[in-house]
Amino acid sequence: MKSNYFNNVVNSEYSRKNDGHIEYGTAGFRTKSDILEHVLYRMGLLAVLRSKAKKAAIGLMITASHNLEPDNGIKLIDSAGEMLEVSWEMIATNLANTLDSDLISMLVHISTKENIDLSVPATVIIGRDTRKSSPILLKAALAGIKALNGHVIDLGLVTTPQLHYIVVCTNTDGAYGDPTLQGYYSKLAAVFKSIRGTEINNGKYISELQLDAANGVGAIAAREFQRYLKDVLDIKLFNDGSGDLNHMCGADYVKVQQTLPLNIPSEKSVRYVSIDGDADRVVYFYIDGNNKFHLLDGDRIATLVAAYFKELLETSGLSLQLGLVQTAYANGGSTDYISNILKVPVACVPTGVKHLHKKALEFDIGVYFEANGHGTVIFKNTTKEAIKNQIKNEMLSTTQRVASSKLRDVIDLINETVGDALSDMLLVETILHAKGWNVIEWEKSYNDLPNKQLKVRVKDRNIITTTNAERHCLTPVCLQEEIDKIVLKYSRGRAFVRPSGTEDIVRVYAECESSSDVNKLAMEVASLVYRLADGVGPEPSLS
Ligand code: 16G
Ligand code: MG
Repeated sequence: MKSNYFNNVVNSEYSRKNDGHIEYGTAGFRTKSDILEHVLYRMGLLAVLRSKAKKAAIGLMITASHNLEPDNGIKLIDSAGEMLEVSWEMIATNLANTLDSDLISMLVHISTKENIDLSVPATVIIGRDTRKSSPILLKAALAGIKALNGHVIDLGLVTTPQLHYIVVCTNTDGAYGDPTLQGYYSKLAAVFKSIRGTEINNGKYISELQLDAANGVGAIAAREFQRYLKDVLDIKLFNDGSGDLNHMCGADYVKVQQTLPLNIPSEKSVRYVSIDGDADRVVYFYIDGNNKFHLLDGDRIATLVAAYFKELLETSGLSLQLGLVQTAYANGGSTDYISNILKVPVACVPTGVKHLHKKALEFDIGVYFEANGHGTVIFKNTTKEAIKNQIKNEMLSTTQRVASSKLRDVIDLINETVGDALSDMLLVETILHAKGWNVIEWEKSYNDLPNKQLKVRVKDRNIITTTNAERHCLTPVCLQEEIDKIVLKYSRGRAFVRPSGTEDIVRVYAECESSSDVNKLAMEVASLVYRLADGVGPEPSLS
């Protein structure tokens, strides 16, 4: 009897203490930490079932990424290191919201419907960020896992991408790397050093950067990298955990506010890097001689990386298909540059890492980045084989061989499982070093179109539905038609609206050629949404 198996799961310490509905969204459950304990307990139970279903280890990460300290969250990491399969998001939502009295029957239902063999052993690998609420939530998740006799590997404080990495290493018997934190640091550091060679500076590139770690768990990882890379890269660390998490610092703050984070000394033309609270997003920025702030976001990183791979592929003589995946938030300037100058195929998908990752798998080498700085590069197994075979080819010229070997090495610098701020940073540093570029040279490749994002509060954000990778609105009727009319008035104008997956708001994005017009365009579209989609509270404003 399946229900006997679940006899131990009812635990009054973790009963459902509030009636609010909670949803497994784009990046798991995320909300105020004090209403999450029973959700963590239940996700501990679910992680055991998922592990049995996949007959492999599953990851469970406790974090609310770039949200402020009072929030927390949880996401499950699937056995191949990717985000939880979409069909299980609904299962997670149902389990989190079920009444305590229905908990056993819900678990029986899930295991029957998913045809889970309950005799299969389960392993759950757990990580958490530095939030004060994380240890209490960890205890709840552990209780859930233990109630179903799951085996736990508790990694303690880790970045989200480190957990993804260790899940893959565990499930591939070490083929992807040693499934430990030390294995992670030493793999990335070793290849970074070997590609860099003895010349740590090159041309305009100086091996020194200032890193804003958002006062999050990334600061711990950055300190480890400081140690591993001390002779080759000088990482000056700010917002190192001594201040408030994500408070006026970190990648999300810098990207949205387009300004310097707190506590960073303002020096001209220095390479600054910001990562977010769980270190899966990264952006670069600098201040010019006139004190103007310049942002080099996910689009810039994507184009830098795609151009680098294109060059290496051409030089190596390998015929592999390189592609780039973006979302509607990608600046039109970057998309034009990729399509018209780099001539690399570019695809656009809906917001959310799982959509980008899935599309990138279609290319031999798939580069994907959201403008907010989340992204990575993924390689098909056949690509890795082709590169290895190319190196063995005796007919190669020295230039071709060097480029092929570089391709092989650089793959090891990349965390293919998910966007990894620190691995991405080491990749950017490697490319800038190879090109002999400082940030100013990097920024010269193309011009961003001025852009603006606004939030609109409406009665029900789900009344807005979209298609064509969120670039067109289907409902409310007439909204798209009206947006089109507004956009037409602006040279190189583009705007779209979509309901947020993480906040109860509608997001408006606008870009056009003129920086003096872009606020006007964004405001016109935001006011339209407010009018046609039942806006509530104060009318949209630029602040
Ligand atoms: C989450 C997503 C991120 C997306 C953002 C959009 C993951 C791991 N993270 O943070 O990819 O850009 O949500 O938020 O999927 P929004 O729906 O509120 O605009
Ligand atoms: Mg994050």
